[in-house]
Amino acid sequence: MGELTIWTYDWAPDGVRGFVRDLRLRWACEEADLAYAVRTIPFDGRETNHLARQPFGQVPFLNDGELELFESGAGLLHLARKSEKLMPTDPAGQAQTLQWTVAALNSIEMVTVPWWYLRICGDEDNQLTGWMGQRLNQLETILSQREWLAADRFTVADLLMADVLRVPEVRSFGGRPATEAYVARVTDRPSFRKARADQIGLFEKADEKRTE
Ligand SMILES: N[C@@H](CCC(=O)N[C@@H](CS)C(=O)NCC(=O)O)C(=O)O
Repeated sequence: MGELTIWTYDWAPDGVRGFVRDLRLRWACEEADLAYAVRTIPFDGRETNHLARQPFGQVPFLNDGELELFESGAGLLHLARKSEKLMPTDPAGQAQTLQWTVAALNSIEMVTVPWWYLRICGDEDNQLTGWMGQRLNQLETILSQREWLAADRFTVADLLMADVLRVPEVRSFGGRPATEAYVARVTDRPSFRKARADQIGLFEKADEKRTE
């Protein structure tokens, strides 16, 4: 495979800086010591300006040489196959990592994102609150029993789950001490801090151009 390129927007509003999902891919590359470049497509016109690369007009998407991928989860699993730091190579450890990566996307994020969206649209105590609370309570039980989701060690599944859970509205929703300790622990990793700082730096730099 060739050079890794992570694509994101050339600018994003203040409120989402540090949360745009290219951060997931940056973070994984940092964890795995994979060399990567970051390139941008215009935020303005995003609905249509890159549909050939991301059919929903979103970011991130990834190039690995000639290979093209969209969906942050697919990108993470692609990167995880390159480094044992992200996913163990033994069949059981690998299966657990895949399972919890999909759980982060399809059992947790599939309710946290719509809940968050209704909430920021003004529907504070929305109809998804009970469902999300139940999912987070179930996860709290798991996280009170172990430090990592899969294979007794940090994997890409923890990277993704922590990224899903660290959304401020979700994080501050209800006293779940094991979950809070988990999010704090995973996001205290130097690779996360670098990925976040780099993303925020890119968007801050773009402010200068937008006001010129
Ligand atoms: N399922 C997609 C979601 C991507 C996504 O929600 N991207 C956001 C940024 S974090 C975006 O591009 N939002 C702009 C838009 O939807 O117009 C993934 O995980 O890659």
